Amino acid sequence: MTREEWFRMAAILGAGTMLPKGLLAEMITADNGLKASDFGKDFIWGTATAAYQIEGGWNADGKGESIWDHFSHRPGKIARHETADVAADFYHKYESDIALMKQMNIPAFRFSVGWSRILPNGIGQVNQKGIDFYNRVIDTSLKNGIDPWLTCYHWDLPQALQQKGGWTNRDILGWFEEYVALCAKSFGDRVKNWMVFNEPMAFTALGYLVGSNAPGKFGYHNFFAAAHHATMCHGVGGRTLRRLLPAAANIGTTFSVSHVEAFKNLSKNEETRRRCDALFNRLFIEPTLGLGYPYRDLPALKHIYKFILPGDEALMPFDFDFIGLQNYFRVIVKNFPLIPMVHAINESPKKLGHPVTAMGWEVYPEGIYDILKQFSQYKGIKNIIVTENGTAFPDKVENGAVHDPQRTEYIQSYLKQVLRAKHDGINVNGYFVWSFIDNFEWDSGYRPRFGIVYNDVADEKRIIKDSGKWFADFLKK
Ligand code: GCO
Repeated sequence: MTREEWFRMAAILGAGTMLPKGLLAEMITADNGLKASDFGKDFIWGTATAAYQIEGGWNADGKGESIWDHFSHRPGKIARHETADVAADFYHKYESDIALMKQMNIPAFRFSVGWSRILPNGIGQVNQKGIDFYNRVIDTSLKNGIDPWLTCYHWDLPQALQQKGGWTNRDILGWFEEYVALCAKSFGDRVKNWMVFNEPMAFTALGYLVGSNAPGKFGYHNFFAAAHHATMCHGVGGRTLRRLLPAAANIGTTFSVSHVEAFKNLSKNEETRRRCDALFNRLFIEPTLGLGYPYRDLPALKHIYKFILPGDEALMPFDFDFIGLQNYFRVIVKNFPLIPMVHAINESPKKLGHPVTAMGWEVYPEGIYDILKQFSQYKGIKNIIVTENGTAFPDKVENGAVHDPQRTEYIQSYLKQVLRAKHDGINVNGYFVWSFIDNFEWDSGYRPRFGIVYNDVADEKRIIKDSGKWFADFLKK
């Protein structure tokens, strides 16, 4: 076993070995042969965040209520009744946080705009103090030599619009156009890299099908209405940005994606695999590529017909400059007729004896290669950026440091698979770690820590974790 292999094994077993975590962490951050320069000089490196998860200032300076403010204030919706009223207080700490990104050699910063911070009621009256905040974030990033990557919508719809039906109301096409146009006009002179959505599958399914996320709606009607209107807003958002931004703007959108495998590759699970792949990976990308909805492999899509108006098919496609893929784990499915729509259940990675993270998600680095390869087969995709990848493990502060060898090992192992994909000719040209800082993990609250920078909401003090130190060093090589 080579020295490096031994380190790897020791890191994965980290918790179980006799080695003090500090020494173990040191070993992991030792040179593992991976360098940023291996990916080419034009490869984009960054860290990703989202407005609701890091900002706080939930009602500061004229900001309107979002569906997540409303949802998290309802009893029983969020673990330990936590809210993101303060979160990581990025609203007040943006300057020192961006200075920390510079100290960590981070070249790009992905953040999202809180729709209700700049349009408190979703449409109409603009909140100039909200616009001013994002201008400060953008200007501070540029001053520190950091490229701002702006996500227009990362799930925090204004509550005022939800009261009119939110994503189930087709009027959202006009509301979204007004919002995206305001973003383009306000920030387009300095922000070159844009994303229309963060993970339409997540916010429509979790928010309108199962109800575990804001606004807590459920059922086929709500989901398919929201899904179709989100698909239409891919086109609306893309065209609005293209119309209002300088020609050099880089316009994309992002999707949550996971390699889907049939349990034991049994033929009886193959149809289930196709249905799950259609729902989790194809439902939103294919209409934007002009391929329409994947009806053949997901018969439940017949419920979406009633929301499609004449002419919609021609308005769904948009020629994005890049597609952001956000991958964390593999999905292994087996046929289970009682589950609606997909007739499938996930095979638990823990039950299979596979390593898992604090979220119970499987650590399976090959999965990011597999999903990159799958998406590389869409001829309409011009460029792929991994706009999110990262992991949550329980972190603790020991003598002012956070030794998190498992997170470093996770990032290194996934990066190796991204590099493998690149070497195989797959057009992947960027990677953003989720996340810059520990933040509010939606209905799970603050316990899952995804940051490469530690934050304790009690004192809002930042500590660069060992994984953040490794990443900073990696980016210099
Ligand atoms: C998502 C979101 C992030 C999450 C991250 C970890 O993909 O769900 O973009 O907001 O916090 O992915 O779950």
